[in-house]
Amino acid sequence: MLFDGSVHQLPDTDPTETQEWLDSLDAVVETQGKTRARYLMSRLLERARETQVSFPATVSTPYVNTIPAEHEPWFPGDEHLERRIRAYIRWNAAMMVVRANANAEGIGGHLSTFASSASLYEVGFNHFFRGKDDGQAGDHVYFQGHAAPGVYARAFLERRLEADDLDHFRREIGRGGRGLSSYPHPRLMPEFWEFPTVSMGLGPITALYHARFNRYLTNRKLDDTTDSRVWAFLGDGECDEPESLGALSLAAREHLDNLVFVVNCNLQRLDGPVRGNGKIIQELEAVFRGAGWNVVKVIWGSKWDELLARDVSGALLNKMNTTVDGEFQRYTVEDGNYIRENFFGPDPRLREMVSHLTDADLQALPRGGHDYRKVYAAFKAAADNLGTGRPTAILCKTVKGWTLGPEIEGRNATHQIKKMNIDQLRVLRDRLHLNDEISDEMLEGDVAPYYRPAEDSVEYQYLVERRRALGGFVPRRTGTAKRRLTLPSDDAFREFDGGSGQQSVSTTMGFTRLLRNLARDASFGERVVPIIPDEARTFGMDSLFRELKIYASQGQKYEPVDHDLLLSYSESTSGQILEEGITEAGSLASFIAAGTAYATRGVEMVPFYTFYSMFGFQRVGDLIWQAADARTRGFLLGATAGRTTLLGEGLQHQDGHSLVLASTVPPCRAYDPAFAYEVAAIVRSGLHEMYGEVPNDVFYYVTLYNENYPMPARPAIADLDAQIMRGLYKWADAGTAKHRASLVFSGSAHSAVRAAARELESRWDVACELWSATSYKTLRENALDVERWNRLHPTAAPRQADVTRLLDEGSGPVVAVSDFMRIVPEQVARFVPNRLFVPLGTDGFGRSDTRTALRRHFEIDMPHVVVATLHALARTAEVKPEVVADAIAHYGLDAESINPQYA
Ligand SMILES: Cc1ncc(C[n+]2csc(CCOP(=O)(O)OP(=O)(O)O)c2C)c(N)n1
Ligand SMILES: [Mg+2]
Repeated sequence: MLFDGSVHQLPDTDPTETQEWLDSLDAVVETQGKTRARYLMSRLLERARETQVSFPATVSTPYVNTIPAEHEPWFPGDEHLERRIRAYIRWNAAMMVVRANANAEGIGGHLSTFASSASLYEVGFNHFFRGKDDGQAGDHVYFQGHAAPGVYARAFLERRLEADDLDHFRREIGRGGRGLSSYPHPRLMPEFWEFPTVSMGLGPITALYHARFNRYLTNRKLDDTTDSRVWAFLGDGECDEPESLGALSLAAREHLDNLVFVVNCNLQRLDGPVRGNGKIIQELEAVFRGAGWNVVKVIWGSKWDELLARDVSGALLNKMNTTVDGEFQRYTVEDGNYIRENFFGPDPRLREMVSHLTDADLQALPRGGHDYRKVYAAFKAAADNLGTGRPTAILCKTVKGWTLGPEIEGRNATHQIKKMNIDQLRVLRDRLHLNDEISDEMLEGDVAPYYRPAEDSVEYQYLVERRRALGGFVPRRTGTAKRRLTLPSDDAFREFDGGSGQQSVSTTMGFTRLLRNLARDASFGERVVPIIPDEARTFGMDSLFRELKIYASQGQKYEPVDHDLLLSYSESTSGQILEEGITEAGSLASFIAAGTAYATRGVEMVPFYTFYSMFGFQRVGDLIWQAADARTRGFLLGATAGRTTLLGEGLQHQDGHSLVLASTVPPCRAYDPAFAYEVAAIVRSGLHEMYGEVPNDVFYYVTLYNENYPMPARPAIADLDAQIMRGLYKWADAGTAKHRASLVFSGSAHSAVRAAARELESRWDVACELWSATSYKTLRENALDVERWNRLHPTAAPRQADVTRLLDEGSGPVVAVSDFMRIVPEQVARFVPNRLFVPLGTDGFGRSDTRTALRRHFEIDMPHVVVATLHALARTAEVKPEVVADAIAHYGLDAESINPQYA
């Protein structure tokens, strides 16, 4: 850094000259003050940059617009017409919220977010956002979630929506589910919204990785994205989320000049000021610049230019620099006289500077984010930035609730105001100069009116012409890919059919082989996107580095230390693997970018994101929810799964609940396979479901274990793949012993269960069927669906759930064991009403120890499965309780040990 004293360690080749420069600076400070000194320093820095004197970037600049008035470009639009259009959109956006809340108290919606950002969006819509008509590349626009009413209001003017649609804002259930969703939700409006953004912070990080993935597609020659930009609109309050700013350095490192963040700095969040005692724009500027971004500040509207030009003393600049946001917010709600007295007044030079302006003039001095030309200049700078290698952040100062009138604008409660009374409507109408369009009588009716110019009006013509010139309407989502993939040949899966013989391998190893097979597939291979967060070696995936190569936009500029090894660390511009480093959030964002490329780019890609299962749903659950909303397709592989299978890592790493969390995500298909052939069947079927003839917008979560054991051969069961996919199949028949039980295993629990079956048969006279439960989530969903159908069709012949049909007919108890919490198998227990259903699992914090010790601790090892089965038989009076006691004694189990769920 510049000011940490390191300069004193550099050689001073001419101390006398150095002293002269320092003396001059001291003299300026003394005679003309610090402002002047700062000015001279800035000019020197500017000159240094011009003359290629490399110099560490300073991260903050004065509180003025980055683009001076004299550098503003010519504005190519018809400003008057655009202002009219904007007024209509502002009006309708407000009306749809007001009407929604008049019709249904408490239905919500937001007036003030869009009111503050209308100019930002309209400049984008009229001049920058490119659509995707006629196969054009188009831009990707991430709208701020709470600004949704403005986007609907524009679509209404464009005649993509009708008044009845606007009246169904937030009424998503009626009309066959064709309401307007509360926020941008592709899951609910798959032909309209592309990107879910309303969970704060997730829009920015996914936009960033989307820009990066576009580059990946180009570098891998899968799609030409060179002309596409990603525009992400976010709130200043939203920037407090770690996800919003946490990945900024990646954008600079990857030279993502195709990325623009537009931060709507209305200085307010939900409760009040974002930085009442500070300056959010200055703070954000420093963060973005420090991360290597280009920053364009749009703080002051044009009317300030004249004042700034007369600010020879620097007094105005000083006032701007030293006024905190809380005061600026106050000025928006006070009258002109207050501004005169408190902002300008205390300094006679400033008071004099505005003496020619009336109080009304002072009140009307606008913020930059409401000044159309200033915003245009900033957007143009960002757009022209393509090719320079730097992402751009545009920081626009606005007023929250702008134009909504004194009772709403800039008020701390503004975010939560959803209603307007007739006087407030009149103020808004007047403020927007809509007196000709909306009469007093119209306002007096029961419902506040919408207004839409006719199709032959110049406004409408202008509006659609602009969109036509820019490639069509935005947002618009197309869910059908133009460039479909060819599914892999079955050869890729076949090698798992024979099992591993005597060789012990893990399902993780099996999956890695499968992934390699898929990537090698002649036609399908290029669509595979392996994603890993700095954990490849943990999963044995470093074996893929050399063959598939790690994606590195700059290539590999060094010879790696392991260059002479077969599995060296190989980076390449055309690399296939996204090795994301230690960021599960970033990796998930990449997963979303790849898994939605079928819609955003029309190119089907298949992400396989493999991670430490504990750091999946638990760490980035909200991003997984977002993936579901965005209709992401692909595979999430929860490796090192199981509370007792991953040993030696302990409480923070051992995952016994990701399957519980997975069950909360509707389109997530969650599987817990025990054997490599099951993994292969799930991946194969998943590919067919997501990328087959009629693609389904779901994604898969598959657990992978790191325990090595001989993989059995695929049993010769007819229709086995379908049985694996429905979640349960009989793996082995029972023997001929006296008593009977069904033992159900998932994942790594198979070894204890199989050993228990042998033991029960030989020592305790119990014949056990063995079942593999690959997906309790699927079984439960099927059972719930059947239950519902039966309820709603009471006189029809009742249907039977899969799990009921498969298990309820058998005899003896059902003991279901997994390396996850007991709630996982238990979720189907009530659908097996005729049998005693006993779940065993790993409730409680994980521990570091051997697998043997852990499985004893969690009571899922062979002896505990035997005891649980015998006890279930005792409860149904098949065996005497003493037999259970004998077993407990025989295996040396400690009946008084601490219950692991509390330990
Ligand atoms: C993760 C998350 N936390 C909280 C919220 C609730 N919330 C919605 S809007 C909002 C304030 C937004 O302020 P800002 O980002 O400044 O946007 P503005 O409306 O001011 O443009 C909050 C807290 C949310 N949507 N997502
Ligand atoms: Mg805000």
